[in-house]
Amino acid sequence: MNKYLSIHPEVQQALENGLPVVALESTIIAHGMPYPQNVETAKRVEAELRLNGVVPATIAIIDGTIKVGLTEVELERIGNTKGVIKVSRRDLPVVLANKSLGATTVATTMIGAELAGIKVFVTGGIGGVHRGAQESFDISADLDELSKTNVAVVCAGAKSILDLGLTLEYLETKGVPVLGYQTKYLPAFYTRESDFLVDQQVDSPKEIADILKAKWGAGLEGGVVIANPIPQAYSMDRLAIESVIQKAIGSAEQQGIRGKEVSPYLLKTIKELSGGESLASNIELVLNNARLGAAIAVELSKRD
Ligand code: PSU
Ligand code: MN
Repeated sequence: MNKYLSIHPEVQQALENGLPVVALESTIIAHGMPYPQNVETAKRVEAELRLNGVVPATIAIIDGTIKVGLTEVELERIGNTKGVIKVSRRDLPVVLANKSLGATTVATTMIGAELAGIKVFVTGGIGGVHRGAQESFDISADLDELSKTNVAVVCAGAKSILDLGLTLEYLETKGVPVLGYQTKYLPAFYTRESDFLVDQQVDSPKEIADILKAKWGAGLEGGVVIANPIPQAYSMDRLAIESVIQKAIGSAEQQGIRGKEVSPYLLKTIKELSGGESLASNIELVLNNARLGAAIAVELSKRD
């Protein structure tokens, strides 16, 4: 038993009984949305998973352990405490040793999910290769995690704060399949499409489960990106969001924002510049991803 891992009894029991479980990240709660909408959304996403027959397991770093499955009190703590640390793979040992309160990124949520034995993880958007990475070397640790940790990540693609073309190139180099759910284009979070093609369009949870089984059954390590476009009714105008993103990137450069602060800064600035619309879209796309992730987890659970 890993003494740095702590699994909620309900999650533990579901895993022991082969019932479907889906992992959720906490950086989206602590750094991706304002309070109290962040905690409300986290609860709604968990409820959506339950409604679809799945036990939710939100992951965070609490009291020196990777907690898999949070209580309502813990969700509230993550969502409403100043200075919660954004924890990617690099930060994990320090935050565990110091027993600080930490929110997990896609990378560390994958780590926690794999340690617990959870195969499917639902989030909003993954990190990637930042625009200008040729100079800054700013490439999210999410991408390397996807190359080695055996968890499927359901997302709405990636925000075009990133260089989506370079992100796809990097994922190809690292051997990570990018599947488009009922689309041949990579979704760009707020919009259903970008200019880039995914590797493969998939049209049903069954088809996705077949691919996951094939990947892991063949002994290929690493994750799979399942990119699910935002529902049409909530998708945003492409030119409008692009102009907001350009402004946010300009402002980050002007302020000299670097390193792990870049993504949170851009997300916060985009929200400020685009008002409530982007937050509403963000919430709806995560709920939409929860429905797909649940269906994939249910499909996988039928097969073991
Ligand atoms: N992109 C979003 N929303 C988010 C994130 C990214 O649209 O909340 C968060 C995720 O937790 C992701 C992290 O794993 O930011 C990536 O940060 P970095 O680029 O520093 O690796
Ligand atoms: Mn970075």
